[in-house]
Amino acid sequence: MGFPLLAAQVPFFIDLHSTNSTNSVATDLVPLPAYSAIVSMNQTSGRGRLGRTWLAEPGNSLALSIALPRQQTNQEIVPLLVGLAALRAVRGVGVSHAELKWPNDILVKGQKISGVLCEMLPTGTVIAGIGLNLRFADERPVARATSLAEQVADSDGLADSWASLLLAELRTLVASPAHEAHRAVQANVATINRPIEVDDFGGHRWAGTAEDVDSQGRLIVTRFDGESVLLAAGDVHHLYQ
Ligand code: BT5
Repeated sequence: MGFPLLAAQVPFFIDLHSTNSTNSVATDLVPLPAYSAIVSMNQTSGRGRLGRTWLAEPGNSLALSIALPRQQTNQEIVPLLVGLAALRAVRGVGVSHAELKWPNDILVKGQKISGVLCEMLPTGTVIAGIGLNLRFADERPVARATSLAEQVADSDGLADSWASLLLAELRTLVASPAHEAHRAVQANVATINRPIEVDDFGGHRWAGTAEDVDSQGRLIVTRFDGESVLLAAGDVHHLYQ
């Protein structure tokens, strides 16, 4: 399987037969032209956020890393824009009921199909890494996971279609005026107006209602005890999925 659609729209492209992490490879290659893309269908040590792991079976999962342009207006909400681009691409290949959970998980009926890890390098370059489950040969990597093949008819070109849609959406979102990018995020984060449970950085778990996402990408939550909280990082779980 190749990636002709993706390769045609980026300035620099590598398809690695096998790698520990496409984000690590991209980091080592910086400086890279903006929107350079590194992909692999066999990523052996995928990284998640907060030191967690992204699990992938050889041949059944796509790892994509994109070097983002350094000078752009939407720096603070870039991870959300990457999630939104991944969401639109998942919908674009036919999974119309996919949702974006703050900050950037793509879920289908509460099961994760795609995850995003954005890493800011000391030079200011941001490497956006996106993992997509294409199919599961055997067991699910985690209980609440799903794959494209469980949602739409599997086909050879699916990963390339998804990646090229994502790239096009991401370029548009990153280049759009800040208020438009923010509005697009607000309109698409399914966490807004939902009761949620939060695992915050302090190691605490509490519950509340997600009210909105502010212009810096923070989740505005009203705790069930009435306190208003601005969440810059952490994990949320949608209650009553
Ligand atoms: C993420 O972290 O979801 C970010 C995943 C980013 C992976 C891409 S692949 C290309 C690039 N190169 C890398 O090395 N990484 C990026 P987080 O939100 O922390 O979620 C991680 C959690 O998701 C794990 O602790 C598991 O619970 C769950 N998980 C792991 N693998 C999964 C999978 N294949 N499908 C669904 N859930 C998974």
